[in-house]
Amino acid sequence: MGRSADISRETRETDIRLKLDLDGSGRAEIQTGIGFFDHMLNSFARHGFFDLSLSVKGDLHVDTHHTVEDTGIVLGTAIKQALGSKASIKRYGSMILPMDETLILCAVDLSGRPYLGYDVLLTTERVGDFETEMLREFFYAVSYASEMNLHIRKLAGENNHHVIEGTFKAFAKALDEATSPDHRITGVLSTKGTL
Ligand SMILES: [Mn+2]
Repeated sequence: MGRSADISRETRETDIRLKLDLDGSGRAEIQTGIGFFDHMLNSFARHGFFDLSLSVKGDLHVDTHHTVEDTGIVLGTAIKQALGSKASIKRYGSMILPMDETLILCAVDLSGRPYLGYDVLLTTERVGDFETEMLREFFYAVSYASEMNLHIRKLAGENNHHVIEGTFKAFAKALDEATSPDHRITGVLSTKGTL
C-alpha cells in the first residue's frame, strides 16, 4: 500500500472522483469541465510528481464556484488520507517559483492545523473559463481539508495566466518537498510527537 487515496464525493452541486498517489511520476488524467483549471491541475501533478486522476461533473451552468471549491475539498481530503501518520516526512516545504515575469512564493507546513495565508493580486475577472476569484477559494479548501498551513504570495507578476500557473507550480514543488521522506526522522517531526 503506497501513499495514495481514492475518493468519491457526490452532492447536488458536484460529482467528483479523485485518485492521488503522492509517490507517482507526474501522470495526470484530468477532466473538470473547466479547461484552464485542467491545465493548472496538470501542472500541479507534473511538477509535484504526483499521479492524479480526476473527473468532475459540476454545475457549470451556474458558474465555476462549486466545481473549483469542491475539487479543492476532495484534493485536500486525498492529501490528508494519503499522508497517513506523516511518519518520517520532512513536514515543511517551500518554493519561490519564477515563470517569466512572475515570481510566486509558496510555503507548506503539514502541521495538522489548517491555515491559509494568501496574497495574490489578480487583475482580470477570468482566465479562459476560470474565474480568478476562485483561486483563493481553491487553496482555502485544500488547506482546510488537508489540515495544512499554506502560504502563497505573489512577489512579482503581471500576466494573470502566469501568476495563477505559478501558484499551482509553486504549491506542487512545496508540497512535494514537505511530503518527501527523510530517513533521519523517526516517527513524526514534532516535539509533541504528533502532527
Ligand atoms: Mn500555461
